[in-house]
Amino acid sequence: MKIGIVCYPTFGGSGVVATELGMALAEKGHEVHFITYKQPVRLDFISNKIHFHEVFVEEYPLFHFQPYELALSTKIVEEVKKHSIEILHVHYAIPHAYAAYMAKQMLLEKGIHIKVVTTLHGTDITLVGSHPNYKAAVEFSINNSDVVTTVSESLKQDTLRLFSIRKPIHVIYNFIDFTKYPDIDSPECQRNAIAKENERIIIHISNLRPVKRAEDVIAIFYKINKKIPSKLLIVGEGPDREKIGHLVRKLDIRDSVLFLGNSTEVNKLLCYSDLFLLPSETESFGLVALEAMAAKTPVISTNSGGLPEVNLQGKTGFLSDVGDTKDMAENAVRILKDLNTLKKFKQNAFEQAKRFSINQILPAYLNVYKEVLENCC
Ligand code: GMT
Repeated sequence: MKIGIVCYPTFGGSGVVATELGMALAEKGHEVHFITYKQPVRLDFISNKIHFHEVFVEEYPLFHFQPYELALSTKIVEEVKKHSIEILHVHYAIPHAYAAYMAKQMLLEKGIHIKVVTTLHGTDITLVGSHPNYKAAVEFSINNSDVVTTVSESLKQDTLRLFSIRKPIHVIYNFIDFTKYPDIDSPECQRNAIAKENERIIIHISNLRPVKRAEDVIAIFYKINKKIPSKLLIVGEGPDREKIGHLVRKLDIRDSVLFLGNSTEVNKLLCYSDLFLLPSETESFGLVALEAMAAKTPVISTNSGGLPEVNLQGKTGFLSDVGDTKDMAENAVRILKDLNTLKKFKQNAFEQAKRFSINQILPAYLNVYKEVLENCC
């Protein structure tokens, strides 16, 4: 099949899922065309099966906001015609489902039928999409997709609660490619470069936006560090970076906290780690928690959104109410306090992550593509 993938090329979860899906489809022999404004950060090779088409937005002084969705829908039309793309799989409704709808109508005028699969990822529904300034357009573009998927059951319920959706919603979970994770016993995993033998390594990875509650990460670490000597790795960049830097200085824990910025080697950093903190306000799925578990790193998270579908209470980690940093710190100590307990949680996390292996999940997307092509036109 010839599949166009529209996504954000950045470090966020939806772009990561879209890129990993595209690379896996190409490995199965499908022709994949990424259409976005920059080469996706996780796209580690271009081949005769994987193509990248840059969406370029011409600036014009009259425009206060550059019309990205106009440029995107035009680029989609151009590449669908040039490469006879059959399916357009867009990740994150805003503005991708809307641009896909416009492209579909423009192609229809030329007698070209394209099928649109929209995968909802979370904030396009729970935070931004349901805002009154966007809701009507988001609802319209979801209802005019040929197939709609969500990355968790929780997000499906949120979508049905917040929007009037006329189409069936398929739940297809996010996935992990285990071939990209070094074993924690491998020579690549040099934890002593980061921490002393008696120290535990705790990690948080996100784009440091308010929804991630990064200040709670610092508060939880501060409480843990008082009982168990530890190092905290903060991976990612975003609006709350400065705020948490101030908090680290105020709590006088600068020697224990390493800010590592954005990294394309998250899986290597995770192999050092003993615990992953994710105290988000909401997470439709929490892909980064799954990545941690695939690297045998147990998770301390909130119980919001789809996280309980990934992180199993008392098995792969613990879940607490949003903002309850005391409970999250106490649970963290329960996991870190002795090596046998830690080892059990690490193994449980790894076993749970296997349920989301790409080999389990990819067939679900392929079935969606085949069904939508069979119901053509
Ligand atoms: O979480 C982010 O900031 C990035 C965001 C995105 O849309 O790229 O992630 C969302 O999609 C991920 C992949 O499906 C999910 O794992 C995240 O839970 C979801 N983020 C939220 O719902 C806040």
